[in-house]
Amino acid sequence: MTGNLSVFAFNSAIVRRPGKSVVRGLRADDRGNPSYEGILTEHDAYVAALKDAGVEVQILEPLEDFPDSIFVEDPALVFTEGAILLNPGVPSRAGETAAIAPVLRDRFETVLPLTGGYVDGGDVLSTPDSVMIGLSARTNLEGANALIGCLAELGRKGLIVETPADVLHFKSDCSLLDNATILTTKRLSASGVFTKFRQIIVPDGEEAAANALRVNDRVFIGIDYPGTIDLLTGEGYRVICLPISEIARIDAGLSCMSLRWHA
Ligand code: CIR
Repeated sequence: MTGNLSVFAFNSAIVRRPGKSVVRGLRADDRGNPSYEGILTEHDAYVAALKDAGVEVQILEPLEDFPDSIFVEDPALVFTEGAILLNPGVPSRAGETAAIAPVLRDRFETVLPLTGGYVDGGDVLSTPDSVMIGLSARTNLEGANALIGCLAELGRKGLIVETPADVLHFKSDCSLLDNATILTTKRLSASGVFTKFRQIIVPDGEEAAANALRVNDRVFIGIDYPGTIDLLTGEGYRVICLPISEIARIDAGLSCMSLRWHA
């Protein structure tokens, strides 16, 4: 039963230091390359925030051949019970799974491979009752069904949902704030996937703020989203503001730069 397992109490994380190639990371709309120094600064702040929250962080070496490989959330899923190796849904990222596999075999007794289809970890949201899998341009039905099989082996229930059109990942538009509350966008909320939760909707124009990250007693939010910061502070959350303007140029937010679990 997933219900008894915490989905935001973390004491362990894996991140990967950005390589210089990160400036060529994938993006849907080109607003100019991010700066390498800027991404390093944002990554350093993110790692410091994880450590400050009580998380032990393993930092992997850069992978220059894979510009998007700092987004370690996409090629794998991790839980207390074990890890799952995914198949990223875009060819330029396919090799990231093989690169992270030995690290996960070293850290987890159970490491399951996805046996078919495509899934990006950015499409997977762990909630207390189920692991939600958003179909998207990066996650197909075959992959989602294969993932449900892997999750079952780990004692978790998978639930297939839809990601709104033109949204990169399911979690681009949502994050878990606590066991009963989701931060999300108007467009994802309108699809009805979160009716069982209390929902907090990010203000118009701050859609990217929905990719926040709950870690232990705090919530990481991009510093560029003052409306969301005010909203969550007003709701009593302990908000940690982090710089994200450079990673945002390559369509990333705060969940994607780590794999997190309770060991
Ligand atoms: C990509 O398009 O794959 C990267 N530029 C961004 C990945 C962000 N990952 C995530 O939100 N889980």
